[in-house]
Amino acid sequence: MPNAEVEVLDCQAERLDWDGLSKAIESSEPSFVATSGFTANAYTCARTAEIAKAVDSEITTVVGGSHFSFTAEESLAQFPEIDYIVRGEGENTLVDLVKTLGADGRIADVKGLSFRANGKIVHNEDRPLITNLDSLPYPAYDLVEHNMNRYHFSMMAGRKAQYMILEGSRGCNHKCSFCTQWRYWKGVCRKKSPKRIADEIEHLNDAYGGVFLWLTDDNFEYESSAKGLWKELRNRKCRESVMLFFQARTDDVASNPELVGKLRDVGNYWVMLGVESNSDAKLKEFRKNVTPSDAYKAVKTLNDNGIFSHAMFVTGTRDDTEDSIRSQSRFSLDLGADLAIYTVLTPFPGTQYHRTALDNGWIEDFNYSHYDMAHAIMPTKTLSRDEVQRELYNCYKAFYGSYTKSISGIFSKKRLKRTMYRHMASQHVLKKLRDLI
Ligand code: B12
Ligand code: SF4
Repeated sequence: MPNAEVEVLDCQAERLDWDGLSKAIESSEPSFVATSGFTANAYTCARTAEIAKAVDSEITTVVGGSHFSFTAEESLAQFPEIDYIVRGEGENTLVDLVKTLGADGRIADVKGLSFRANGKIVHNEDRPLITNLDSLPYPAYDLVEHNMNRYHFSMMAGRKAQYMILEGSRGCNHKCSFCTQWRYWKGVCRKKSPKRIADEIEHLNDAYGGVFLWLTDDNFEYESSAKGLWKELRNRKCRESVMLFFQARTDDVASNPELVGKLRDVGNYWVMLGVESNSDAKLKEFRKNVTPSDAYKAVKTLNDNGIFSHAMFVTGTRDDTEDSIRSQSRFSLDLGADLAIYTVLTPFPGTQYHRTALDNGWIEDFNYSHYDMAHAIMPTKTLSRDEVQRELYNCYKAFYGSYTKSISGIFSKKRLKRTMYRHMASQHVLKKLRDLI
């Protein structure tokens, strides 16, 4: 909609509190206020809509994203301040909604929309997915240009490296039981072409000085994507200044060491691996289709190529005990990754786990603001939620609490590793985690 006036308000970057948000909405006099959030931000989104309505009840409020898409019925019933929920892919549905309302058209014809009508909650039929992601315009980074100097990932790349995110694909071909993403994108993975991704990387670097670039792809597939991207980037100047971050599977990295090396040459400095567990039984329960030996090979491949290796773990499954979590903790130390992040199994709405946990009455905490993978939401068969929380802290303490590890991290040859360990030391990260117990 070339004639639509759009303003992006980033309250976190602009340090606006609720009152500041209210004043900003008042001064912009918008017709629509649209917001997005993860499960942990659900109430924040609802409060934003509430504030918009308090400023002017004529403002139309819209929310979107995976949480609201999976909880459309519940959210519309719970939050009268939300007028519309855009389910799934947002670009075309939002435009369709705005055009339809502007033309007094039939809301019932807007695919992918949920709303209230005559006291009932209505869910229009799903909107088909966009077939070619290259057809999308570049994200409107210019709308947040005034905030660019506030976007850093201090913990990872320091305050001097401009941090930006870009999207190379949507969805994943795997079907892990704890993951929202594959279901949200209907079990298919759509990719932008390597040329388009390289063009966006170049654009972010040239136009905005983007350095630390996080690809939002839930599963960057080296096997199918690395060669094309490498070919596109190898002759571009931006490859010398960018630091690319990918999320990947251990089996994919383990079986493609050459491609990993190639991408390192064009700026891939950081890879987050979904290791999840040392237990075959748990990996099976997660439907992850990887083995602990894939994790060893993947971490070694990254380390051999001088790429910062970041391993993710899940704790707190139903069968987890103090012993099994401690054994996982030892495995994580043995793996040799530069960074380990331990998460608590969280029953996000939309996951297979959510259904199972609800059916079995396992969920004790229904406060969505705690659904951030750091708070224990469910007990296990043998551990209370407090005990799961304590074991999570112990995992961190074992990994980062070691004086030798911290010192070797602070003086590591890998620049990203040095930055991260210095940041952790300065921010008292362990103490913050301890406060969660
Ligand atoms: C980048 C990222 C981050 C960055 C955020 C950087 C930033 N400020 O933008 C960082 C690292 C900070 C981060 C932190 C966290 N993250 Co995160 N993150 C992502 C990631 C990889 C990409 C997000 C993204 O930009 N996607 C690209 C956009 C285009 O896709 P999209 O958001 O889905 O939007 C599309 C549609 O959903 C829809 N849509 C979405 N919102 C709206 C709104 C409206 C009005 C409309 C019309 C449409 C619409 O339209 C869009 C285009 O089609 C996602 C996974 C993923 N691939 O999405 C996880 C993800 C969102 N993160 C997740 C989590 C859990 C977290 C943390 C809680 C982790 C933690 N413990 O710290 C924190 C929360 C931070 C916070 N308090 O807000 C989970 C959320 C699960 C859930 N249901 O809640 C995800 C899905 C990862 C996962 N696999 O589980 N994250
Ligand atoms: S956890 Fe990773 S591999 Fe599994 S479905 Fe989600 S994105 Fe795909």
